Amino acid sequence: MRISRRNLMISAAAASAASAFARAAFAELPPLAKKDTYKVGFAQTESNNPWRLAQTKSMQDEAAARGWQLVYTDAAGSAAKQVADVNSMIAQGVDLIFLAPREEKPLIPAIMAAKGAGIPVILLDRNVDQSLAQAGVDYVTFIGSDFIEEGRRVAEWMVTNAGGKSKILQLEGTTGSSPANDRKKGFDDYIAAHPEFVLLASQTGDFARDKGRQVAETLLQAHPDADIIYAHNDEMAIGAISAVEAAGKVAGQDVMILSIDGGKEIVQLIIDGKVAAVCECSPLFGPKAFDTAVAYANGEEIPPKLINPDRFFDASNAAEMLATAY
Ligand code: GYE
Repeated sequence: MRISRRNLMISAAAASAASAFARAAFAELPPLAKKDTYKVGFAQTESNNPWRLAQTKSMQDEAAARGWQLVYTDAAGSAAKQVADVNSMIAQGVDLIFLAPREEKPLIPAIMAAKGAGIPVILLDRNVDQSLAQAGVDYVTFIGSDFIEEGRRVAEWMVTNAGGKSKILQLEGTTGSSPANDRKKGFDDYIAAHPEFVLLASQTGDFARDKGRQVAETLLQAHPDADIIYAHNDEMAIGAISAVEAAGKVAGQDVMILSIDGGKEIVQLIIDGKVAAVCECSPLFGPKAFDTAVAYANGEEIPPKLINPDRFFDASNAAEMLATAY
């Protein structure tokens, strides 16, 4: 097609309308004033595992390095408490809130309350239901991993390396949380195209070690022929190893263990031969979170998602990677 002057004018008008729309959506967000130092909130969801502790430390270290005041709360595994924590940060007049929303839906009122109070929110590590709140409109952005891709990568590794094993138990993360929903979707969608693999059962272990152990024990009793366990995080995978051993089986031989997170303990378990493969999900958010807040204050356009790159660990690289795992 020959590009006429008229066509050019139409496409220029469309582009400027689109960017005006983007600006209007963006303008709905509360601004962040440019200052030398800030008082920011970090609403953590729980502290019952090394991933959470590493994330909290990363945020605290970054606040200290920049001389920012950090108002830290721990919801202790309760979405209702996390909503109350955000409300208390609003009452304390923080400049911005970093929120790790425990579940996709219950934290929406907290995001809307912050927005209503003129306080921008940056979501860390878990996302919220996109039909109820949107990046660039209700909160600034989501910083975290691509959880669908994490689940897909574990499934892809398994399909290539299962060596005849095929009967899977899945330990899901916290019900209603974005990583649990998406790690299941990425994995399940991939194996749907590989009918030689059978998902015998899939149940939540709440991202917790002991719950993971209990659920794996029950599932192994109901499905003694299971030979693969895919856990949505390291904690449940480590719990599942205890369950496998309690059933008189050998993890890494009778049952292949797969996980997501990639902390030091699990990377060592790969070296020990008990765990087969792990997709990383880094908890070290501090530098990126604070940089994003500064970029926002400077008026830079922030993409709706800032995706962290994840490495992948198996027997081929675990020893070499151990020192750099969180
Ligand atoms: O995998 C898990 C943690 O939301 C990505 O939550 C995070 C997950 C992480 O408790 O270990």
